[in-house]
Amino acid sequence: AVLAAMPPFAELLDKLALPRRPRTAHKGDFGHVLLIGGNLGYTGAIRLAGEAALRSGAGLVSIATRAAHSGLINIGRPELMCHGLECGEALHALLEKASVIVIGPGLGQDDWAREMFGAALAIDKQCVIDADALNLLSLQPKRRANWILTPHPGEAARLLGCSAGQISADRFAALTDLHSQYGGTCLLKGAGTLITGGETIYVGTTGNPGMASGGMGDVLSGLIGSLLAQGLSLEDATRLGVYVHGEAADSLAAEFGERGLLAGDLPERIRKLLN
Ligand code: NPW
Ligand code: AMP
Ligand code: MG
Repeated sequence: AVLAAMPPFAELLDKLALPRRPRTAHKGDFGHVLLIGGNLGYTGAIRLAGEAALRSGAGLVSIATRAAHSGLINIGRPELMCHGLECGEALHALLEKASVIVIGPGLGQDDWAREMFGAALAIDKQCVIDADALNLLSLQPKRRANWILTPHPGEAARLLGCSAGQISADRFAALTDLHSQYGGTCLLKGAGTLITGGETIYVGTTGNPGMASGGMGDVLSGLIGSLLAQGLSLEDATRLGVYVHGEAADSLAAEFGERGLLAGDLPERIRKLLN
């Protein structure tokens, strides 16, 4: 594979050409992201993914979650459309309306999670597979061209059936193995996130240790899903998403310091950068 470091931010934004909003634009022009997750104890994860999808410009953002959580997740963020579902069947109507599916943040791995995962993968739409959806995928590996996988080293280890130590020992080999087994576009998170759609391996040059805190990855999957819904290719949405996610964290760390940086601080900064 060809190895490439990411170009500077302005150049990347230019190259990846997030479309300028025409004067007559309407919400239908910017995609409808459906996020699935937010199981017991993890409602925050899907809320964070939803905030990121909204702040990065998706036209509509829906959340499918446990029935008991639907009224909680959009408190203070009424722009999120929250649906409580207890069976995979009920997900079908939402899947049909979505342009992109993001599944995994706070999904858990119980029967509900498995049912949502099975229903989401039964429809052939572009999707971002993150967090617990990666753990479920590792139990029944599949290959697909139209998905983005976003593992951290612990999740990558489960996907490849090895230890996180082995992943960290050769991150380039781990990314290549992920791509050859699972297809689509794959990234490997951590300091110097690696990305490949199969030809070039891109190295993320933004981000800092302030990002070693809960929920950061949930913001990234919502952001990438939103960029995909706005028309970027799988690889371009992943490259731009990783870059802007790290750049937002770097600009916040420059202002306030790394310690205490929160995932929920990122979406507004992401908005500013993308504009
Ligand atoms: P360790 O700890 O070093 O031995 P899990 P999760 C490893 C939700 N969340 N380099 C780590 O290894 C998520 O969306 C909800 C090396 C450990 O083994 C998920 O649905 C939040 N190793 C769910 O929680 C906020 C690394 O991976 C394992 C590594 C579980 O996701 C938090 C930990 O990963 C969270 O996002 C690295 N860079 N990174 C909320 N507010 O609702 C991780 N590991 O077991 O997959 O757990 O990532 O916390
Ligand atoms: P997750 O573990 O899924 O919450 O994802 C964590 C996110 O924060 C990923 O995008 C990581 O690449 C990023 N991150 C965590 N620690 C660092 C670090 N030390 N340097 C750069 N990025 C990091
Ligand atoms: Mg995560």
